[in-house]
Amino acid sequence: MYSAAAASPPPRRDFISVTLSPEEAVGAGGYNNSKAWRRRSCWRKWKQLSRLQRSVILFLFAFLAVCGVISYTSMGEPWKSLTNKSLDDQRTEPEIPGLKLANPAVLPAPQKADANLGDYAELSPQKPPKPPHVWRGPSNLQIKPPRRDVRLKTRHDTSRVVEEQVQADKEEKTEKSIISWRGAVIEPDQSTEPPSSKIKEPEKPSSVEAEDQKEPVPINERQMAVIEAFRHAWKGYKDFAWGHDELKPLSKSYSEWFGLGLTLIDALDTMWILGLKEEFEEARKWVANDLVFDKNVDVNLFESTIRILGGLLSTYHLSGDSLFLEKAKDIGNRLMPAFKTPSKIPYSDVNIGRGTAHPPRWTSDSTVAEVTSIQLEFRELSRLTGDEKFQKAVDEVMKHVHTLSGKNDGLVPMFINTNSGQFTHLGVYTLGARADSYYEYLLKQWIQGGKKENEGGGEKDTHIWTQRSTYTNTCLLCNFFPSKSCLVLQDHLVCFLPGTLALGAHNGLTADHMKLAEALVETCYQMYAQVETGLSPEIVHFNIHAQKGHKDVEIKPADRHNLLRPETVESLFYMYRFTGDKKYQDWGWEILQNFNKYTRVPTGGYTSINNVQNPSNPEPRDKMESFFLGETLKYMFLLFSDDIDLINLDKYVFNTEAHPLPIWVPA
Ligand code: DMJ
Repeated sequence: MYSAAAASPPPRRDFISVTLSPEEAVGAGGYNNSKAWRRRSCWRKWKQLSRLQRSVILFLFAFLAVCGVISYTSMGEPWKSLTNKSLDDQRTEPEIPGLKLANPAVLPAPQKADANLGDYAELSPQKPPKPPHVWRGPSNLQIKPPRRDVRLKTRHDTSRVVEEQVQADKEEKTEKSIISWRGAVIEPDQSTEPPSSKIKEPEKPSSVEAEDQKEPVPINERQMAVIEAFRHAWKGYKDFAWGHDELKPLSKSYSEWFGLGLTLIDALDTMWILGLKEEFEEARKWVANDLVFDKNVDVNLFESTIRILGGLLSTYHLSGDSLFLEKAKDIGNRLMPAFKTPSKIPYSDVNIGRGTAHPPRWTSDSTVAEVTSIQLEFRELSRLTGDEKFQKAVDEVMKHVHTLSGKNDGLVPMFINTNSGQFTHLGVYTLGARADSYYEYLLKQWIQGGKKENEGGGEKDTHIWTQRSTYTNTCLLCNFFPSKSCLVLQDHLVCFLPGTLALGAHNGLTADHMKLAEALVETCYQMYAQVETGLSPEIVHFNIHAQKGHKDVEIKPADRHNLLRPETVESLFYMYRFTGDKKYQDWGWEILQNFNKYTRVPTGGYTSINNVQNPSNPEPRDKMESFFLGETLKYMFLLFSDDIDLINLDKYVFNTEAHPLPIWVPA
């Protein structure tokens, strides 16, 4: 046997191995590749074929030739227009990287079949151009976003203003500006109009509004402690994981999930809210110069929407800096292939470089919470860009889910099939992982749209949900398994619910929602208070039949880890905002101190731990999740604040990753 591939080292990785018979390869005393030899050899082979075989081959050739002619005539025009533009031209042409993908057809050419994730660093030639404006830090700064482009200048350092900005400011000096919370100056006519059925004009950042003309409330001691904690976490990230997804604070390294600087993006608006000007500015530079989405990498649609798209959109709103909107458009466009499924229920994963999407390897199901918790972000992207395709795609998912059977009194199963569009694994219901934020976004979409929308039964489902939540109370807020019987356990993830119930009550739902929220948030607090480290495990089991010597809360060995999750402090924040009861602040303060005691790594960063029941060795896991900076510390800071205009809940709605997006108001 002779293998041509083995004769010499393959010049390329995608070689083809050709195996010849020994007689033909070496029989003539070596390798003979002359044209005459090859012609003779082919003719001999042809003669050896039967008449039938020859007819079949000739027929195939004829058929292929006819196909070739037909496809040439139909593809000729688009092909010509494509080839008129070289690939290189396409790569360098757009001034703004985000605009490059307005039409998915111009996605970068697919990579070779053997390209792997490790290659992606080399596959990203795109460098976004530097934005023409200068950014100013968060508090005590002036923001004057003209129309869609921002021009920013510091209140105390006008020398930093670029010439073109000064010129633009002069042109617009007749326009009134308004001092808003944290000292920002904004246009008075910023609007948060809901999109009309046909969206035409792009919108402007709308975060800070005319009536926010109050002096900033001074930061108190507990908030200072949050700032200190953030800085400590940021130091670790900066020193050992800069530009990577997650910090591994013990090994002083990092882990990669999507390879998109997840922690940095998740933390942007937290830095803005905490007033961390220097840190924000540094991170902004990274976004401007190094954040590139043109990568051959699979990302999870839900996670990248809530963390990256949500983070960029909220930072755009808070800062008024158009860089973040351009980046949001870029990632938004790249996520759109996920919706190309037979049912329009999106796939879980998208390759943002190739423009392809797929379900997980083992199933064609998507998770219900994932496909129904991307709506706030895509709807806002449509409103800001004037491009309705984002909103259309996610609205369609909601409309479809509202029509489905298989719900139990408003509770939804955990999985939905991307081919059939039907729920699967019927009869299992939970308010925790895989369903949680479905309930959260039912309410929040309604709030985002100014409490007016009733399309596709959304409002009806919201009401069913709120009625049903009364029933959950009788089960101590538990997972239902199966339908009417009740498992008395609760994941920490479920602790978003008291906050969401309170938000519902604040927006006009009946008072018993607030009562339920009060009871549930106390349960969530007890998940911390009754544990040796004062930190909650991932899951607790409740002892509903009180027995002497038994605690109310029991923890199984597999569940005793803590990932620095935010849900309880999130709910404490809502409860304090709506009740003013200081006990919620005190509970949050205890939790922050315990994070400092058991999860803080001296060289920088905080770590998840494996054992909340062992104060002498909580077994650090060596990972700081991005949501610790994106959510946990942000909600802590807001919880300790007495300034209701610091992200006013009548003007903003938080996405499920704690990124505030504006509530739309009619023009
Ligand atoms: C976050 O990514 C989001 O809050 C999500 O909704 C649930 N999981 C984590 C935090 O626990």
